[in-house]
Amino acid sequence: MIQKKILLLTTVFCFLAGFSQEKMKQSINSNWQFYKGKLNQADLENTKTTIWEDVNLPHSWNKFDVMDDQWGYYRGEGWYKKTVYVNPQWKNKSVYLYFEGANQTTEVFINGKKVGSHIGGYTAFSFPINEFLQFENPEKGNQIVIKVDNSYNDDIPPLDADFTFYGGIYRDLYLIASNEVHFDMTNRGSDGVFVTTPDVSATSAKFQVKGNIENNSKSSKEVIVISKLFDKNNLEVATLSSSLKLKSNSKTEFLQLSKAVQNPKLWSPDEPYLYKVVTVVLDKKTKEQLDLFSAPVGFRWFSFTADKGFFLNGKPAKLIGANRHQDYKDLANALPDILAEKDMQLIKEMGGNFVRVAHYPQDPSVLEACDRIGILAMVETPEVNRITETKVFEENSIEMQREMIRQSFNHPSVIVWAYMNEILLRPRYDDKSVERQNYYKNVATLAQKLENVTREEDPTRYTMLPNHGAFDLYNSVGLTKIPMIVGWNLYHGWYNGEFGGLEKFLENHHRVLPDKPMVITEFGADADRRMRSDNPKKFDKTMDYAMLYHKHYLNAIENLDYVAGGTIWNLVEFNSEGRAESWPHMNNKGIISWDRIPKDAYYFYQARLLKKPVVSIGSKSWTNRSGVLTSENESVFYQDLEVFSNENEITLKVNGQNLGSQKTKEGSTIFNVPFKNGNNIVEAFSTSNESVKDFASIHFTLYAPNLSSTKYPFENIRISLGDQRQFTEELTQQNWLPEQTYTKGSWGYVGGQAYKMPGNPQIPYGTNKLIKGTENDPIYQTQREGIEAFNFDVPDGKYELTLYFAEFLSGNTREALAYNLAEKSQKEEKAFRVFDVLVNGQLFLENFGNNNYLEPEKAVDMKTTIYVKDGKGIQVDFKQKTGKTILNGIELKRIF
Ligand code: GCB
Ligand code: CA
Repeated sequence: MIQKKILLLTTVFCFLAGFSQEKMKQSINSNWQFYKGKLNQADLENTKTTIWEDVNLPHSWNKFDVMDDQWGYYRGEGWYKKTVYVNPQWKNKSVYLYFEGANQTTEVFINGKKVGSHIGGYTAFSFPINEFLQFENPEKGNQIVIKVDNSYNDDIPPLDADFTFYGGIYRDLYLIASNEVHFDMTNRGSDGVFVTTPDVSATSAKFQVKGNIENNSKSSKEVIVISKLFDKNNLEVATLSSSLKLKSNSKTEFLQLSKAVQNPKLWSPDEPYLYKVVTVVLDKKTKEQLDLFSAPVGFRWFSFTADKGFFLNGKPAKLIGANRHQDYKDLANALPDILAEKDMQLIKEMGGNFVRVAHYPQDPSVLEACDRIGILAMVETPEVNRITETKVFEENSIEMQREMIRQSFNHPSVIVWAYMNEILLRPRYDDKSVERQNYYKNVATLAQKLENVTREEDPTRYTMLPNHGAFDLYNSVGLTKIPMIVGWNLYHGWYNGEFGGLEKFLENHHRVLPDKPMVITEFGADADRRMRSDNPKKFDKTMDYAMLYHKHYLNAIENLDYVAGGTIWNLVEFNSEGRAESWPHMNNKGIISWDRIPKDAYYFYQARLLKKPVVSIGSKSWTNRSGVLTSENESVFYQDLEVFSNENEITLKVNGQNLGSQKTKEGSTIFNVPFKNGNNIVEAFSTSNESVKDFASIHFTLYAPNLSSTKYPFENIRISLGDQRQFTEELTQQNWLPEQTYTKGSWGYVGGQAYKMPGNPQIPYGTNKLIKGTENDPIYQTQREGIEAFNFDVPDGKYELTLYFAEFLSGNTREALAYNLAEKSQKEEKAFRVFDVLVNGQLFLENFGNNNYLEPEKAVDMKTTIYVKDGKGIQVDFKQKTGKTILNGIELKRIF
């Protein structure tokens, strides 16, 4: 036995040792020169007038303009240039320029000549470049100029979507030099070789290798193609060999099917066992190795059923995971590979087994990670919200579909190919018009074509079309019939209705389409990590409401057998430049922040999905809090604290004191915790296993209701008017308290009402408008209209008082936004208001209003100091002259 092993090892070694002549791949990411804007030939050559910036790839020119106070981001041309130096021996090779991705159209020039172009921002592509290179003068090099353009283009999906179409060469760029005989390098950016695993069972499995070999030489060639399968320990499991005759300047297909491999180790998320296939092309005469291809092989089989959900390797498996967008704070979409891999690791560590790579194919490192760590994947092309009814749009969509499938084909983690997303969300033409009806037909026709192409390209996987929650519409247009699986993006209890609408929707699908498997491809709620509420409300964007949402959805997905699975929208927060939000430009539905810090919901999923024991204190990243006592005689403030765990019982200690134990239910238990003024140490652990624990350090500022309290001497306070949520500033970590009415001895407003945004009743507090000049939008987005006074009954001393204002009414037309299903575009009134503000009877702001400092949608802060004497406290009076008085926030600080 031992001898046999050694023998096998030597074979492996010899086989690998021969690999010296395979293709050479060389990244050319460093030291490009970049110009943002339009250029012509003359500008390109004139180094004086064109100012080039030094950049490295991956690169995007939209790193920062997507977050500034202006709507819109640069969508246009960007130019890259660089001299590349090629080995003179490459003259006899086939040289390619290989892009992993550039958004969204790319044109390449070498030494002044046009090489080619590519359409679409999310797939790889390559160009043969031999004829453009010069090899005679190696030191001179070759100048590559690349024009990338991310302008709106009616012919290219996506036309419209809730994410940012960042421009640039945002993935790796390579030169590849191969022998003249090589695996097909011009097959839509793919490996040119495709591995499948037909007839897999627990006892046997086959593998098949199929592809084209290209002979770029002037003579015909005879070659041997050898494919070997190795197990995880690099022991050879099977060998296939075939001879081929290659004509000159042609491509020749080969196909190798193995005999049954006995007792294969199966691939699954729990045990992602990977074999590898290595295929070489040898010159028949010289035995010289001409090219090498390798790919991971996972033996697994799977099925989606309409009544019992998903099965992997014969066993039922609920698919739970998340969608992933590819951008990152301050990096746009230009991430180092390791950050993409880390996102997959985050899904794994959450206990997830599933990812929807949405809404477009992503960096190859994503699926590589899925294969390795065990995450099942669905991948899709970006036809989002609407189509263009033209031949070019159709061709581009089909081309992208083929590129996606071929490029990601050799990933055992992939089980579903999808296309389109919520394609009936923003249809063209008027409702009920003839054109609209035709448009629907055209969408269905395109869907059918994409479906056919997908099945033709890859009959081994499922197809899916994800829709928004308009069941009858999609069903009547035919989009639920075409794909093998229907995906539903469901937001009951968020954009529409209440939580319970979810189950009703799912039951309806099951009844009306009893044969159609389904996945909940999206579910999520905005969670602005700066906002909290004791009384969470739908659409308030607090962390607390999002928690309720996720709890409801996870239960439904787990409990309903016919739901194959669900993917959270979204693993990560992402930029959607046009979004008006509490955090403008951001979609905050991620359960991990844009800079990859987990939110409470992430810990909840861990507690529900992980098998290993976990305990996590929810809200532990909310480290600075405040509380208002009901009496100054109290020494602690009670606040609920949720602990997430899959352990049976949790014990909690606060500041060394044992608060007792509580049983968990559905992954959590809520303790009512007494917090003292200052720092609090919270420890939570599994009662039966104290080593499974978490701790948090939470600082509290307690306010006595009476500001003259000597036990809790007043230092400073911030109140957001028109708001019942708590807000913590990111930069300063200061808390803003909800508003309250004034009572004697305390603080609060007199008169007026909390602003409600007209036309969008589902926003519970204020407006969602972007307020310029601040990072703390929620303070300015909420307001008390018609306020008469604001009082603080503080003791005598010197104080600094700041009033915060923002005018909402601009007189502009507010457009209905892509993502906001409820909103219609509407013209709003233009404000005209003038009022005086007096502080303790003295005129502070005279005729304050829209004709001076109060400009629409801009933050205005007005600060003053005041000496309080004779126990009079502070009274801020608002005297209306024209229109209503307003106040958005107020802050008071004691100087001495
Ligand atoms: C959806 C879309 C997705 C959006 C999401 C949202 O249904 O498919 O692209 O980002 O809703 O958050 O509104
Ligand atoms: Ca406010």
